[in-house]
Amino acid sequence: KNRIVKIKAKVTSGLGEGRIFVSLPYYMEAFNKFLGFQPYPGTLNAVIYDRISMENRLLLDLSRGILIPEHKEPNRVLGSVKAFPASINSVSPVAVVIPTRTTHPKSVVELLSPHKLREKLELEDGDEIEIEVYL
Ligand code: FMN
Repeated sequence: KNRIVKIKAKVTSGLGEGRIFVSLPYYMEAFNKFLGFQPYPGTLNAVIYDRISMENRLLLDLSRGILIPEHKEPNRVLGSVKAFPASINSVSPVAVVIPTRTTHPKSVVELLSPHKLREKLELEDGDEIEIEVYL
């Protein structure tokens, strides 16, 4: 079944750490292979603030999604990442990424796209976005 789940959230600034991980050659190649696009080197973060969206976010934990496997390097492990194809305000391609190792609570959604979404959608912190996730 092709299910679409909608999540409303407000754009927020992260610490810029997502950018470092996304830029790593392992993840860059994996996103190309598993998502079919080369992401802009950074994540757009957004915070969920309503209950229905939070319930829909939790559905992602119960869904298979696209699993990007972990990668062992000599001195560290790059954690696995679950990803879902998505669109934001009808713009695609976009992916919701859920890193196994994250500092964010589940209310924070991390998004990847080949587009620099803040520019493409003219987004500022606090702006509301509607994410459609394809389960
Ligand atoms: N954090 C880790 O400690 N280990 C990881 O292996 C790891 N892999 C990540 C992979 C991706 C694709 C992304 C987006 C994040 C990853 N993180 C990992 C999570 C970051 O440490 C962090 O939780 C998050 O991206 C916070 O960045 P921000 O403040 O810029 O939003």
